[in-house]
Amino acid sequence: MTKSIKLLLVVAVALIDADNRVLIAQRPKHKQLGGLWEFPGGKVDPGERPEAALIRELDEELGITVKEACLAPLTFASHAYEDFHLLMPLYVCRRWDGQVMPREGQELAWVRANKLRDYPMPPADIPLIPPLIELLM
Ligand code: 9L3
Ligand code: MG
Repeated sequence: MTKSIKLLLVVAVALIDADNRVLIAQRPKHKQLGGLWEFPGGKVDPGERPEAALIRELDEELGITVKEACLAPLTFASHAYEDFHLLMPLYVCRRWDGQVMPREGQELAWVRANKLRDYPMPPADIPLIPPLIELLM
């Protein structure tokens, strides 16, 4: 018998600036995985399309407006947590409207792909780094 698991769908993005740096955000200290750096994003709500969820999260967390056509799929993470399994598509985005602001008080950093490993990340995010390095080198 296969053990039944809870599948959690979370969408994330690598925002890339004109200088080819990638945005990462530090999770608030009080949250699960607090203090770790992650690619911005969040949970897909029931009945919500993944791209719509990401556009919503980018507005809520960073105050930017992103068009769906500016989201390109790059890779995905599949990671077993203790109590759920995380499936997390990573999109790449180079165009948005507005200025990136930490709307939830989070620290933000623009980082070269080959320096991402200097920032402690949740285990699910780490395998997303090599495809980004590949894309941006
Ligand atoms: N998560 C991991 N890496 C990411 C994101 C955006 C989210 N880049 C994980 C952390 C939580 C879960 O997904 O276990 C849901 O995220 P949140 O709603 O707590 O931000
Ligand atoms: Mg989030």
